[in-house]
Amino acid sequence: MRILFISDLHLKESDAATTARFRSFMRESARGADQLYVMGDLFHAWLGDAQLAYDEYARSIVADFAHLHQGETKIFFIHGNRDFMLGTQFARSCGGEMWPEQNIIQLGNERALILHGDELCTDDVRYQRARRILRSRAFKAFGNRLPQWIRREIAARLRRASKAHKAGSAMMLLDANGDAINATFARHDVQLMIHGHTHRPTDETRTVNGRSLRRIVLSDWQQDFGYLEWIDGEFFVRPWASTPLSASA
Ligand SMILES: [Mn+2]
Repeated sequence: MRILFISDLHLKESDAATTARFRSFMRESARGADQLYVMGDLFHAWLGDAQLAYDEYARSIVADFAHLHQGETKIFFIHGNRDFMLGTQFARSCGGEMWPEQNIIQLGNERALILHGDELCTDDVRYQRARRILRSRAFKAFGNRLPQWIRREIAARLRRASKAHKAGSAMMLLDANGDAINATFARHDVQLMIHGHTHRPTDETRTVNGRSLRRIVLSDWQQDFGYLEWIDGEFFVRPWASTPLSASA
């Protein structure tokens, strides 16, 4: 059994290097995998599945997923904070499924919690407040009915605000909070957690009340790190097959 975990690709048409890295991952590395978990921020921005009608770039990404799915790989999507408007139409076009924010999966004889992970960054109070509004059902229903140009404008504003916010806040604020991590382990009663979002690839073990808890954090695709692969009980970080981004930039 071979299972792949990716997140934080932040795909956008203007980033040709990451797009090339994605295509070679899908066509080479991922071929023949049993399962692929796409754990948020696949796209740098997503304005709702209506985008599929006019965005040729988005459709080309969908085609890569659909091709992988035809090779019998099961594909599962979790929202990130940047593409929380991804919907079931997108997932279905890819031959995959849209999953909730936090999910328990079975890896061999171990239960693992998988999530994008932005909800763990509780020190970022401003972000958590915005998150509650943006990811509410009400906002999604409302957002999907707005004309395209307004949605585009909102997305651009959110990106500018997020950039300004990140530049202005201590990096510490943007990492996962230890108490939130421990509480999330406890709530799901698991000893293994995999998430992305922070762009700080990690494989750490913490001991809480005598239990050892393993947390694996996925890398974003703008670093030369790699993706996570699970084969029959063991994890591996695999380098991306394509030329390092620094070399192809
Ligand atoms: Mn994120």
